[in-house]
Amino acid sequence: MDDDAAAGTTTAAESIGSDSSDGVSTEPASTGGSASTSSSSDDAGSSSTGAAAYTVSGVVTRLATAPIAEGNDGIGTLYIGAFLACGHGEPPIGVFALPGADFSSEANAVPWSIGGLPAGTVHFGLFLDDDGDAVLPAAEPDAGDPSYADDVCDGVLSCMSFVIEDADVLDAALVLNTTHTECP
Ligand SMILES: [Ca+2]
Ligand SMILES: [Ca+2]
Repeated sequence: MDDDAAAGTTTAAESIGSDSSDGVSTEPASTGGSASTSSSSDDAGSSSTGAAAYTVSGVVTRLATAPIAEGNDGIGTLYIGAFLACGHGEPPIGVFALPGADFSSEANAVPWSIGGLPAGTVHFGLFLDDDGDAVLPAAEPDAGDPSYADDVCDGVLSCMSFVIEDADVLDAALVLNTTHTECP
């Protein structure tokens, strides 16, 4: 997320859309399925939270408030990042990336899952890279990408949060509620 934070506050070229509220850092090899492969790594960011043993899963839908941008089709790579604190510069403790995620219809519900999470409150940021130009490892939404955001131009990361209480969370519904525009 270091690169993510820099992209959100630095060059004018990158600030178009990328100073928006829900960038997601991912590992290049993370695609689809259960994102639990990193749980064995020694992550200082989660060392104080005890055993990371839980999975949060559910579906993602696109709301009418996040229309498909002109020239796009609502299909692209879905990026979800899990964070202990919601904010640019926070390292993700889990990631989910699903190429070919189909949000062309608001009726579509796309399953997602992130494993290896600690008990407590976990925050999730997400967006759909509809135009296919997000750059790993710090994928960022830009103009035309549906995302979860309070305000795509305020430079503040928006998250949906769930509390893990000694059990997996299996009904975690996430939404894409805003489509990014070019910020002034
Ligand atoms: Ca994009
Ligand atoms: Ca697309």
